[in-house]
Amino acid sequence: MVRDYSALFPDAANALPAHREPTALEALGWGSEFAQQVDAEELVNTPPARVVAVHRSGFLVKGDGIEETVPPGIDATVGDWLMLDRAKPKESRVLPRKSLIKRRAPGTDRRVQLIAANIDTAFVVTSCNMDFNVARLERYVALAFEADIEPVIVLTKVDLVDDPQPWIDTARNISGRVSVVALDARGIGSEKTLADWCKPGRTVAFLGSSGVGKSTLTNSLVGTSAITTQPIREDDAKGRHTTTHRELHVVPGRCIVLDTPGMRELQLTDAASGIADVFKDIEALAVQCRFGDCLHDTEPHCAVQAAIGDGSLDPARLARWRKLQAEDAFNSASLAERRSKDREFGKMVRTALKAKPSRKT
Ligand SMILES: Nc1nc2c(ncn2[C@@H]2O[C@H](COP(=O)(O)OP(=O)(O)OP(=O)(O)O)[C@@H](O)[C@H]2O)c(=O)[nH]1
Ligand SMILES: [Mg+2]
Ligand SMILES: [Zn+2]
Repeated sequence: MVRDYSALFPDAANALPAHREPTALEALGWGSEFAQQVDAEELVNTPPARVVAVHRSGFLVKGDGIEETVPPGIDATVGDWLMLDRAKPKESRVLPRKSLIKRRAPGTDRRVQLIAANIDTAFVVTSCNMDFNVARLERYVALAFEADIEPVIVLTKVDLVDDPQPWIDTARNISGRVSVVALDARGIGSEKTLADWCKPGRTVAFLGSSGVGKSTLTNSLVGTSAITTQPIREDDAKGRHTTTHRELHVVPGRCIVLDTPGMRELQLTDAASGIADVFKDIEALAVQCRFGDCLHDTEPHCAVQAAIGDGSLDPARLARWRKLQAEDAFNSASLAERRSKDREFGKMVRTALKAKPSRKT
């Protein structure tokens, strides 16, 4: 059988020619950045398939005429592209990612948890109510910067407040590099407001606490009301953790949407450059301090303290920067320690195995 592979090698990333419908793979987000990593032989033997959901039973993958579950055991996450080895699914190759969102796993486990791969835009969602929290937004934005993803802050539930402007202004102050939009997630206008980032073939993700409207927005973008949403609690405006797993929603001709469960806790790890990107204002001041190792505390000629003194820097923002940096340093160090312990353990096992007299068969 002669197959036409030309559609697997589009000219430009995510730029579909107007004259044709997207191929099945393009509808899933396939583009030249992935195509150029594989040769024709690999394509024939192991067709590409994207991880659209991760379940306990394995990875649900979709491709051109493919929809199946790959058993767990691959170091992949939702959004990843696998070159699907049908004979030995666990040996499927994970294509190098264009972006990767990760955090420190919640609880006492010090592992890294992969949240999503190959996301183009991260919509950091919060609402104009008690959920709104600057420190949390800074965390999410740092997470996106670290992952090389453009973050957009989305303020929902504007219909419930008289004037959303104070919320918008506070969100804008987080970083000059982040767009801020405010909307009623249930309205038809919400899709228009997000249209710039939601081109066909692009992959967008909704991140944020429970109850802020992530699934409501996902429904708007994919044009259904099929994804379950649930009213928040009246007393404290907290959500009910309605969405319980991460899933990519794919509708040909639209963007690909990752809906996620509300995160209870977002701990950063290996995110120093993402944090520095969010707090560029403080980083820029810090290089002007007289002492290279200035702690911006009581040192003379400290540009950071001077900025606090003249009112141009909010001391609360400095405190949040310090807290995030400390947390990231702690988590990164404990992960490094864990990794080296894992390595040592592996070495020990290998040495022990080698020392074992080989069994005669
Ligand atoms: N008035 C108003 N209600 C909204 C808006 N956005 C979401 N809601 C409502 O808020 C509730 C929670 O919305 P969901 O979309 O389920 O929230 P979620 O972020 O997906 O929550 P989890 O799945 O628990 O993480 C639902 O009752 C929505 O109808 C909005 O902009 N305005
Ligand atoms: Mg939800
Ligand atoms: Zn200083």
